[in-house]
Amino acid sequence: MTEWFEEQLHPGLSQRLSMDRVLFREKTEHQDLVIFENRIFGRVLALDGVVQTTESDEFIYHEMLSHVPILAHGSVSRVLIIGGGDGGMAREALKHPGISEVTMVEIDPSVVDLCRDHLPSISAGAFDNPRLNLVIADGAKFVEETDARWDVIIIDSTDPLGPGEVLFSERFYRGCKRCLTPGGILVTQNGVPHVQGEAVSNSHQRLSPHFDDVWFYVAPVPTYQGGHMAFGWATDQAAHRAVSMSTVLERFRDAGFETRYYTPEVHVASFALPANILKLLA
Ligand code: AG3
Repeated sequence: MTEWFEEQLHPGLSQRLSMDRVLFREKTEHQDLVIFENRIFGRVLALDGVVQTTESDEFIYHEMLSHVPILAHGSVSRVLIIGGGDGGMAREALKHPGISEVTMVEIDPSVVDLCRDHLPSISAGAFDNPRLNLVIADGAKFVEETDARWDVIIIDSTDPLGPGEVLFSERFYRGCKRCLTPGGILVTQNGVPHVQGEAVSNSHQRLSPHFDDVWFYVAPVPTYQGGHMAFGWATDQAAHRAVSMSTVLERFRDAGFETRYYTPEVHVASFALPANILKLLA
């Protein structure tokens, strides 16, 4: 009999994926982790009952949270990732030849180890890249204590419940601001607005005291059920969001790699918010 993984992230709504093969299941020190294979999405990582990444659609999320801020900024040499234990975000950031160092701060070492073993296609060698600096630590504490600074900070977190909640707090955003170089950009995983609108409203409210330009951009990620996913955008340099298509195109060509979802056109278009999401920013 088929065993089903059932996600109940949103009250009144569930999503089921068949576990065609379970590769690993464990309660780590921090969370409940399962890696299984599904015939549509390939290998799937779920934490505390919520799908985090799948082999078939991870590229949309990872490309949009990395290449949009990096190419909008235009001269990024250092990137900080908070979370991201599966290694997909580091993999994408490391594709930029101009980036000299990617620091990734993950709280749960088991996620890194297990994804390396059972989901190697996601990190695709990122953990062996000499430009990756992997730190096992609490990201919220890290941003308050480090003396280092980064041009782009990417929050690749779980949802705002349980261990991930602090990564949506005003205090955390203040910490991130402190770690950015002037004109640096902070981007965040900000949930699926149609079913978690409060994540967008809250982040907008909590980011605004600390940054001159706070906005969101969107992309649909099939296993993040409910429509567009929102990504938070915060910087003091408003021009980054208004960067022209031709500039993005030139920077993307210079970077010299291929993508599966990201294009300069999608980059520019992703900042156009539909009215129902705009309303959440009020
Ligand atoms: N972290 C984001 C998971 C969000 C899922 N939430 C949801 N469906 N609202 C992904 C980690 C991948 N590196």
